[in-house]
Amino acid sequence: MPAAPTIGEYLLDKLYAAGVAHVFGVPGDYVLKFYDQIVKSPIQHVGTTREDTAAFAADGYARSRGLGALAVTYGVGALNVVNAVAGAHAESSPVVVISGAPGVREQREDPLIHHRFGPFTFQREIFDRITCATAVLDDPAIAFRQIDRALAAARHHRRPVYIEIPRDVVDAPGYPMPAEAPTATASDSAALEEAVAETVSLLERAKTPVLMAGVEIHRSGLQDTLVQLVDHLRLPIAATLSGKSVIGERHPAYLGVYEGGMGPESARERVETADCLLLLGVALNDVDLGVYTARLDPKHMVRACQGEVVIRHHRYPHVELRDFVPLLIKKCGPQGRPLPTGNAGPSAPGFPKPGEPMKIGRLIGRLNECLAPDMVVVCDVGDCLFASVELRVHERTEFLASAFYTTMGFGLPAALGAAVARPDRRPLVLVGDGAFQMTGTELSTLARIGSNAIVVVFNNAGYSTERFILDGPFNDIAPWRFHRIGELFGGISGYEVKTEDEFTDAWQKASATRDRPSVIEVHLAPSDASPAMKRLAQNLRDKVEGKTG
Ligand SMILES: Cc1ncc(C[n+]2csc(CCOP(=O)(O)OP(=O)(O)O)c2C)c(N)n1
Ligand SMILES: [Mg+2]
Repeated sequence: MPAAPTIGEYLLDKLYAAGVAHVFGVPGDYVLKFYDQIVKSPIQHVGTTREDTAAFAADGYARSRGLGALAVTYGVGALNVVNAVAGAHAESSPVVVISGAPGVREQREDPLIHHRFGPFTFQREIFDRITCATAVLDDPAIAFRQIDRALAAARHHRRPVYIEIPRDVVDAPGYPMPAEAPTATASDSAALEEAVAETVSLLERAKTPVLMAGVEIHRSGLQDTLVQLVDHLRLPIAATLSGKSVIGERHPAYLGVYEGGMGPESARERVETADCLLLLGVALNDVDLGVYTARLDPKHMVRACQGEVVIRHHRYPHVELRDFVPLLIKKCGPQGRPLPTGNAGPSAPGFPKPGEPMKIGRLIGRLNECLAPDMVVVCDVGDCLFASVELRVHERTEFLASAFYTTMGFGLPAALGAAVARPDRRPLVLVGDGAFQMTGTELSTLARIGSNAIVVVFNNAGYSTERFILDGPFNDIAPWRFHRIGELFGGISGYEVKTEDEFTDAWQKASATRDRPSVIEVHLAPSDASPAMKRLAQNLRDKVEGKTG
């Protein structure tokens, strides 16, 4: 009989079986033994410049491939990932956080050892709040079971989990246990039937029905089913910002992103005048509701999300989205409604106008025209995010952003995760000068792996989003020469762009460069802002000044 695997080997085997072929992170003495096991396993380690970027990368990987993982050292490493993991938690991205720890025997003596910041239980307690399951593998007798349960929880709840592995346990043999049946929450069949019947009758009577899809569709793996529903019922469909690219954005039924008063007017009109609005997997957060500029009338709404269906003012509990959508397709006869005429999104007519300074609206229009079908757009927080609401990516899940939690610094590291997860896709990273200064060092990791990413830096000389809410000297930042970053990092091409013709030239050269990342630094006037940002800033200004509740 082959010897039982060690606990470290078992964790790596299970991760690999779940589709995790890469683990991001920075080593440290409490996690070194585990790192040694990674090297001996089929899983590849991808070193990052910091731990929080490892977590953002694992998040980008999870969004592209279903599950991502990082491994860090105790205290200094693990505490560094808290913000990024909280973001993955808020946005339902299943990331496995593996932290090394002092050995079980070391901990018994209660020693004052480096990286310790309080009782040994503190770290787990912190992660308890931002993950859906935590496990400290301090007892080899149950470690395999703990690992199985943690990974099952990550997949089931689509949220991060935390696994702490004391360094003297990594090489300890574990004890195989019989597999547990997966815990699937089942729908209440009577509630499901009734909710579907009521929805069908509303849809059949409706004259201007519209579907709006949110991120839970992606996290529940229902994207194919969603397209079936759209094609079967010929329903025009909008997406929320946090659910952007849940459906390929060049589908003929696609209206664009709905975001209340912040989003494009055409989608807003169709959604807000719908006589039946079917919301699938939509969480009603403030960003998706355009910071409460949305005007959605509950009396026209059917909302299926988070295990329930709410129709107008009543509610069917225990109805899962994954049961609701297929039954809806089965019970609704095919409809012959005309679909909206396809909208290719923004454009930049007559681009390039020689000598014309770059402006954000024309930049986004041009990028939309330049988007290739193999590109995944990874967007940071700032005006690039507001402006890119109108971009139309070709395939589904080709737009990644921290659109609800809105943490700056997500873009470049998440692009690293996406590049490693799906090497067949080319990252187009949109990032502000401020956000670049937070995590731009991950560009050096993109260069190290030879990624062909194109990084467009929206350089508007500071924190423009904040400037539009309340300006002050705190929104100024040091002027970096972003296009020259390759001189320090190596292996990167850089272009400085002030005018439209310079952009055309830079884009052509960057697109033709396939063996290294390219940075296109676009200078924009600090006063230039996308229409969405102007609308958002007005709303936030009112809130800061206490004009609205
Ligand atoms: C980690 C983090 N810190 C602070 C903020 C608040 N914040 C939101 S946008 C922004 C400015 C972003 O600057 P930049 O990346 O240059 O984009 P711009 O707004 O100028 O387009 C700040 C500071 C945040 N969202 N995330
Ligand atoms: Mg800026």
